[in-house]
Amino acid sequence: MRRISIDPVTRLEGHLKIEVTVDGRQVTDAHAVGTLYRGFEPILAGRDPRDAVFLTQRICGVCPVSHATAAALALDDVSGAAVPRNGRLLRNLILGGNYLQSHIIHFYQLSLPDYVQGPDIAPFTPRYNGDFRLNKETSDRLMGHYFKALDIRRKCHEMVAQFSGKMPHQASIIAGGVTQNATKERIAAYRKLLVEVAAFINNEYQEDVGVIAAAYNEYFKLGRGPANFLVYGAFPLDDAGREFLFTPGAYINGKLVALDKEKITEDVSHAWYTSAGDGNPSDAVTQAQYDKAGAYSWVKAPRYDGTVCEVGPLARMWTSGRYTNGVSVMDRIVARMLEAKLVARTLPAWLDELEIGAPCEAAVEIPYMGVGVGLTEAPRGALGHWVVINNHRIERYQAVVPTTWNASPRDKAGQPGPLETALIGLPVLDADNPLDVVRTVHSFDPCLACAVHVIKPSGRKDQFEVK
Ligand code: NFE
Ligand code: MG
Repeated sequence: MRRISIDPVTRLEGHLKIEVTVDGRQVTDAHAVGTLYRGFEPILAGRDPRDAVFLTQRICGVCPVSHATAAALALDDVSGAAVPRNGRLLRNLILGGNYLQSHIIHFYQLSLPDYVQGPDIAPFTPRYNGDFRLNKETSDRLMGHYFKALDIRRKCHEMVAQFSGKMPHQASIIAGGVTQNATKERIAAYRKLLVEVAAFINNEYQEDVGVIAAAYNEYFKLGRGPANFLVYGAFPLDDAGREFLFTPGAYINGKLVALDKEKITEDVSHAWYTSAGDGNPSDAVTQAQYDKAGAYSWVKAPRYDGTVCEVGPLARMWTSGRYTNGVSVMDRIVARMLEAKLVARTLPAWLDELEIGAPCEAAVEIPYMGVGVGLTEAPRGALGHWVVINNHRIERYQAVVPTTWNASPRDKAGQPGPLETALIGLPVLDADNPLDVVRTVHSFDPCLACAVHVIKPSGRKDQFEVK
């Protein structure tokens, strides 16, 4: 029996420690530990609600558009704003461009080096030794695409910037719509960049996933996870918000069920928070409590009707019936690539639908008091923002984020989170080089910057310092 601690797991966003117990050649226990401090939910309290769109984007540099979207949707909800068609389309185009860069960074920069031995220089070293199976010619070709992907990602940012201002933090999505207008020039510039990005996705990205999937075929059987999925929905296709490109829904114990947002809860029994953090996010308050028996993570444990759910591209592709091949490390990688293709081929229709000169935003009056919920899909999965407004100010704010779902710790029933579940039972070929563990973790594309956005490390220092 041996305990392995990978701290931090590199090539993901933020700081995640993984602890596994290996007995013989199999993981028998696993803990995902969010070791990162942030400060977002408490610092939003007392602010003008409109600030949430801009402040919450700073939770993360890879999915800021999703946070802006969730915050704007929460404010649309509380104020009853009717976003005009151009506003909806521009939001889709801004979010869609950000999706493409996010899925590409996951495969090329974050995952590929788990399967392809890069050159013996940083950032490819230090690394675990392992079963790198591709021949030199294929490795070199895929590594060439690693570098090309950097350039393609810049082009994705340029697409988004046509309508949003300079990335990574978009400046035009607000409550009620989008402040940037659709012009012929901007539409043409976005379209031209998209042609190049889509060609990369449909050629290199698709082919390279195929190469990895063929060479590491057993990963279609590894890292299954809970096999329950949750999707809030994103990319509205009509102005009433009834139809979505990514359909909302949950897949629980083999059955597809309609999404009911009242069933979303967070559990902090094994996270460093007081019990005020338990329950539906519209009622919860985030208070740190580091000296807490049984707690081992700054990540809370979101549950849907008490059920552990995986979120992300595989969840979306699965619940929509677009991809139901299996639930595994490699299925997550394949689903993400297929989703990038789907988004890339859908974006041109939204460009076509834009009406030059038509309004892109509606006037919005934030109410004196109220509760708003903004549900969307970030590249990594279901993202929700809950805002409670009182006296025109934010009284409470809760963000429940994709990696909070996927990297969650145990809950009060003792159920491990999705990533922990995927690790338990995993074969480990070489405990000194736990590449199997790292590949499984990376398949979820974790972002701890998003997952742990809750602590303000000032004031009560004794409460916040990790000893
Ligand atoms: Ni920081 Fe994020 C996405 C959000 S994930 S990347 O996608 O919200 O936890
Ligand atoms: Mg939160």
